[in-house]
Amino acid sequence: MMSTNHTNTSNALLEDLEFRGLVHQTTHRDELAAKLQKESVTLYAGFDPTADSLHIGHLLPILVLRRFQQAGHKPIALVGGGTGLIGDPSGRTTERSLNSDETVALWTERLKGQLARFLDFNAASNPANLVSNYDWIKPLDIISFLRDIGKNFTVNYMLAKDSVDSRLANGISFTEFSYMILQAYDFQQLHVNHGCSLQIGGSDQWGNITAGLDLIGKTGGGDAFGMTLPLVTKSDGKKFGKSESGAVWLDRSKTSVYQFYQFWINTDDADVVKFLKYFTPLSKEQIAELETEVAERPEKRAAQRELAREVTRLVHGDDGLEAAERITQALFSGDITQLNEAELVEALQDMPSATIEDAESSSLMDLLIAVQAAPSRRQARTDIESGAVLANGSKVTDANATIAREERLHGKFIVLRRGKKNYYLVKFA
Ligand code: 383
Repeated sequence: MMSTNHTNTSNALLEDLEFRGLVHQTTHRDELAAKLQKESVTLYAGFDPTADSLHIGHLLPILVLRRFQQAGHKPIALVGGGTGLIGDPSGRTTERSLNSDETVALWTERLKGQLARFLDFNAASNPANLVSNYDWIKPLDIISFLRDIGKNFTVNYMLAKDSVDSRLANGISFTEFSYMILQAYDFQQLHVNHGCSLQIGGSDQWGNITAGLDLIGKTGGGDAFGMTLPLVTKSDGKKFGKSESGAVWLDRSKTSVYQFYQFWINTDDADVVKFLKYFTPLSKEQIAELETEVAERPEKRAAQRELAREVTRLVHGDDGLEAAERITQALFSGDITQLNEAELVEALQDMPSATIEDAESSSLMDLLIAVQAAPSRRQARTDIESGAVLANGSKVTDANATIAREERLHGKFIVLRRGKKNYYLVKFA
């Protein structure tokens, strides 16, 4: 079934994906290339609502759907409103805990809203589509499920899948064991009802995707293909997609645009070219130029800046990118007074903070102690007198200084900085 990397049949999109290293496995590569060359293909990728937001681990398949649409094909983003109630065992070593119907329904809507931003629903000839498999899985009754769908799968076949085999030693519930049948049914339903003939997903999805192809074959469907994308790895061996504060979410209220931008800025030189290929729309030539920059002038971090700009723009739009750059600039220079209230809150989202009693004025030393910027009053005094402390963007060297209510930023905050980059936020009760 699998064939990889013969490049006899040409198709510009597939070749671009291959150049970018985005193709891990495909079924019938050359036939797929021929089909993509000849017609507008309907394809899909699925996302289960296992949290209230997508994260950057989901970004690759989203952007590949987008690349297919830009090349004239029709993408369907599927949210697993049904499968999210069951739990995919793929790539996991332990059983998932079930979430309530209400939670999964809420998260399904959140994910739909996020996915919609990446696709074009008004394209004249190839508009995108957004669906939830709750619509066809919920109405299934147990007898039809077992007779009409289940009969196409042997338990032997299911046990041989990685997602199940790897769990046999420690046990897997019948619930998660059944998951692949539901994902297979999705593909078959989209094939019949939407003419969908390609499913893409991460490499962890290969077993579920091929289960769908087998079901389509057994139920008399036409041509259908599967393609997986690589697992994103980092040269330092650490897991991609985690920052010190945890997952990097696409929801701006969970990961600020500033944190999002900084995540990409912090990419290692050894990974940045790979990530430019994966995550940005930049051309082969533009990427080659940046590759030269990394080799010749690594300290400039031009490639990291382009990566951060492009991905932040894709996920948060021009406004989000502008805010991220303004915050970066303000925290770097120390002049945080130029930020509006929302930007200030985002800039300091991850910095230490303290909420103190409202008063006509507050002593700078007390504030430094309150936010734990200094371990003692003595140290606080030394820090101030040596010129290491900024209050609301201005240096203060008088250890007896106070900050009046009128001086608070946006009427409510005092921002302290100690040294070059330690920021603290004071709020008032
Ligand atoms: C559900 C129903 C379908 C087709 C797919 C699904 C979801 C799938 C799954 N995917 C992961 C998820 O939802 O669990 N069973 O978190 C991730 N994906 C994508 C990609 C990835 C996969 O959403 O590799 C990373 O993001 O495939 O882990 O009919």
